[in-house]
Amino acid sequence: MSRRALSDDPHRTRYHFQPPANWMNDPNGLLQWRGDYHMFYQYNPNGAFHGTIHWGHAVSRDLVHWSDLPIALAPTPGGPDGDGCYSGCGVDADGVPTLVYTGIRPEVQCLATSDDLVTWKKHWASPVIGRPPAGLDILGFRDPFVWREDGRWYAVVGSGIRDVGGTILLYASPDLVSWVYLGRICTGRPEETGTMWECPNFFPLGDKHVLLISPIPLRKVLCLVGTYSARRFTPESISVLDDGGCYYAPQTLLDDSGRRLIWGWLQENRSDEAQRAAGWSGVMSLPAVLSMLPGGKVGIAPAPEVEALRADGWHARDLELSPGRGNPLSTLGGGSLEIAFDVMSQAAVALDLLRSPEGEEMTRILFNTGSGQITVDREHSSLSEEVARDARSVALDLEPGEPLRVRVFVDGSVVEVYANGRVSLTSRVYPTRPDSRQIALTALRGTAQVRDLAVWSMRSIWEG
Ligand code: DQQ
Repeated sequence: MSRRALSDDPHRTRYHFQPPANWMNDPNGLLQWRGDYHMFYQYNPNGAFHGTIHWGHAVSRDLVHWSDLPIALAPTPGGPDGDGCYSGCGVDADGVPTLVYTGIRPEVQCLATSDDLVTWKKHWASPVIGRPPAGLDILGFRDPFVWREDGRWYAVVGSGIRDVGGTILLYASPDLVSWVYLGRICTGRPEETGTMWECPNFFPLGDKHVLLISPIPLRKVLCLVGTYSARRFTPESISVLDDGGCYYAPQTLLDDSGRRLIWGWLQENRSDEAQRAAGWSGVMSLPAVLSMLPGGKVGIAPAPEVEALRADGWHARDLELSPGRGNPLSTLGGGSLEIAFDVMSQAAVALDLLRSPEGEEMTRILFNTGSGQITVDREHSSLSEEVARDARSVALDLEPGEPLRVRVFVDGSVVEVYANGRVSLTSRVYPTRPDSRQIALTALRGTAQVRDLAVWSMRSIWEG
């Protein structure tokens, strides 16, 4: 399918991955194979709504420019995935690219392999895990995440136990085909972490283990950091990963250079009708890198490869902003930008994006260097009635004297904010006016010392 058909839609993205049309949700099957990054994704070829779930597929040499490949997995009528190929992961099984995923109704775990990474064959033994563990009254059994350890395969499967809470089931296998259930590595309390945990990712990072879950009904991503020993994961801290209102069901990839990369599904924040009318739904976040910070918190920052997308740039080294004293960005604007700056002093600074000349529409990002609070204010982001306009915030504990180091990415209907290599906040906004393209940086309170202010227009990831 051509990407040209929807290219006039200003809410589509230029440098965030999305399929040519139709519905997309979770990233799946992330693999690096002979250098190339393969990304699969939950995809409905029949429209911009969740249903008839296939796996879409794309490949990238450099992590940022992508080429579409044919659909990798389609439901096999009468097969274990006849009602949908739900989420899962990709592994290198001794030289054989292999996808491990969930078939639905009932939920079972399936395998598919490939010789060329383009055409995928369902494994004759699927489902390889045909039922949940006996004796558990389970709410959901899906989204296998697989790794190899000491010559053995391990899988965690997302689940929940009725009246108990969300849980993670652990399995082991010598060959990805025959699996034994080893028990639950971690179980939460429903009032704290929901009733069912979707899309687990479980991996070592620094000297800790991290469990990422997407819990129902919370619809946000929780990041649990703790220790893993004797097949039990003991969380020591829990936080929300990207609370911008759209980030969900992320998947990670340990790439050849040893980085833990992550992509999240950026859900639409507008009505189902608006999505169907647009003919598409769902965007992938930028590729980001996770790190273990001192103190056992997980940090997130854009992958350095994203900088290759910067085109024309505008720079200012040192600026002092005070309330009512102009906008240094008044000659700039656009719908595909990166904006970066450091704020040195205690102040409240506003970055307005996608702003119409009289301000009828604008998305305001507030940076409070005193409290470390960053807020995306969407109240005036759109004149449409069909979109979310709640404010989304994240707080950053700044060390004394530490500047707030900000990178903001605007791309059609996506606004992604990163700060200090520690936090991200991604939101969806839908300006309606063609002239909602201005940007402004102003001080609301205090005098702000702004350093290394830069604005780049960003190249398309489909040109390369
Ligand atoms: N999406 C998939 C499921 C997963 C959910 C279905 C999370 O496998 O649990 O499209 O968005």
